Amino acid sequence: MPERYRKQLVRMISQHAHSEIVGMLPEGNWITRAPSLKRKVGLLAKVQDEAGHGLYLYAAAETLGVDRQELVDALLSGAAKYSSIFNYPTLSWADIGAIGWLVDGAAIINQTTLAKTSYGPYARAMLRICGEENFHKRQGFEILATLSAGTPEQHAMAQDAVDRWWWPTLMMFGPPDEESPNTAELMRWNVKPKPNDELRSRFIDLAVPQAQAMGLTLPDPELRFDEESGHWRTGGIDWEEFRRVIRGGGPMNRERLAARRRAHEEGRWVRQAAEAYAAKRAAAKAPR
Ligand code: BYC
Repeated sequence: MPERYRKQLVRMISQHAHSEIVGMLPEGNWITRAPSLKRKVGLLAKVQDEAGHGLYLYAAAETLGVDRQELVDALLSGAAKYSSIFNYPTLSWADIGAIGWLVDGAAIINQTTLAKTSYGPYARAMLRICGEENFHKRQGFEILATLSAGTPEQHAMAQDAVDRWWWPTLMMFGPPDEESPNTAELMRWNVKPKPNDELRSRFIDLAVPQAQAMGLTLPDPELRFDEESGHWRTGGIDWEEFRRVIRGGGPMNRERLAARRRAHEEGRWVRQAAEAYAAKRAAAKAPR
């Protein structure tokens, strides 16, 4: 395996794993305040799924000869990136709907193509993750559709969430192709089967009619259907905001890293106990 291929895969898979784990925080914030038992159960299951996705992805990265602790340290020190989207706050219950519909919806588009990536352990993790993400997207859509069809206050809450999450979701697909330093190399090796802009456009084409079906508008006065290409076209994306967020200057970057560092510290005794138990079992099995 060429060293550069390995390095690129470690970068991409580990950042993906970090995104899943940090991505538990914005939604986890609403578990205690879900509006009904049914919603609470659904949200708990979703957040738990994201932890599982992080686990499959760290395990896939480990097949490339890296140590998981090394990867976690890179996240906690701020050296490794995770998806920009998780640096925005969840201000109302409708945000849980918007995350499921938009953020998981965007992730599915990206991950369905990654299921055909040239590195088997990553591709196989994607297959399983995509199945679960489909459930996430549907529960988000259903939350938003219910709110949108509810009282005027509930409708306004759904619209406000979509207004805040739409543009950051479009940024999830990464910078425009001409400003994406990794795309050409990753596509040559079929690590990344499709470029950023093509996936972003595919997502927009799916999201626009879904927003219309829910009676919600997308916060873009320049959004229009281009008859010639057969695709929806948006107004300009604020790439300055994207760069600021991935440099650590988003509204929630500090809180997200602080929460992960705290969880890591508070979980130290669990890791130690698990290691002690594993060592004890191994010793008991060893031939005397
Ligand atoms: N945020 O050359 P480019 C989920 C960085 S979680 C932050 O285009 P590449 C969920 C990029 O890393 C699913 N950074 O990069 C979980 C690079 O910097 P470095 C998350 C970004 O790799 C919980 C630089 O910008 N999905 O679904 O060719 C709850 C230049 O970019 C971002 C994945 O992780 C960004 N948005 O393409 C709910 C998918 N975009 O590393 C839901 C896996 C770019 O050189 N990853 N950067 O310092 C990928 O598909 C690709 O890595 C990307 C970027 C499309 C994200």
